[in-house]
Amino acid sequence: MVLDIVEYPDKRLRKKSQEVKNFDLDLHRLLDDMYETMMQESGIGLAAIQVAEPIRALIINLPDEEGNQDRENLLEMINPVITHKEGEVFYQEGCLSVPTFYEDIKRFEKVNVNFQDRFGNTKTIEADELLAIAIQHEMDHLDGILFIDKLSYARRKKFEKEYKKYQREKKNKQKKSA
Ligand code: QAP
Ligand code: CO
Repeated sequence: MVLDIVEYPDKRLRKKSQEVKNFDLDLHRLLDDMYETMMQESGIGLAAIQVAEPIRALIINLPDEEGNQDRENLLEMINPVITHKEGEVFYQEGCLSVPTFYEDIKRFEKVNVNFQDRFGNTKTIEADELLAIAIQHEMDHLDGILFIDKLSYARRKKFEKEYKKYQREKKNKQKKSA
């Protein structure tokens, strides 16, 4: 089932997500619905809080070299913890909860992460390049942090202005279809 995505400035995005303790059918259903929702909206990463579930779960599905987004490459991370971080990189990030806005954000170049899979099995991953960036972006959501929080004052102003335009246009569209 495709779920609604919570969009900025909705306060729910600021909630700290809680540890997952039950690796049950409800969790599996949520992860499956998150995947459907992410594909529908052409995303590469999604945290549970973005579909209004404040639990420490996220999914990432990066395109391969040919640009195909294969479900076999789907990464599901429950209760992730960064155990090592190094280097720095800039990447132009976007977010399904902040549609149409993209800006360069500084991240660690490499991260090691401990997490659990949907069955509660403990895993560890060494990530770099786009995967490292995606993990940091999605893990920020678990603590109520958005990529726009990392902008300088001037760029944040530019964002607020551009985003108002997006919100205005969205409202107009809704009026027309009503
Ligand atoms: C997070 O972002 C991310 O504005 C995932 O109109 C960001 O899937 C991971 C999207 C940067 C790695 C690097 C954004 C779709 C999707 C939009 C997304 C939009 C439609 C963003
Ligand atoms: Co996001």
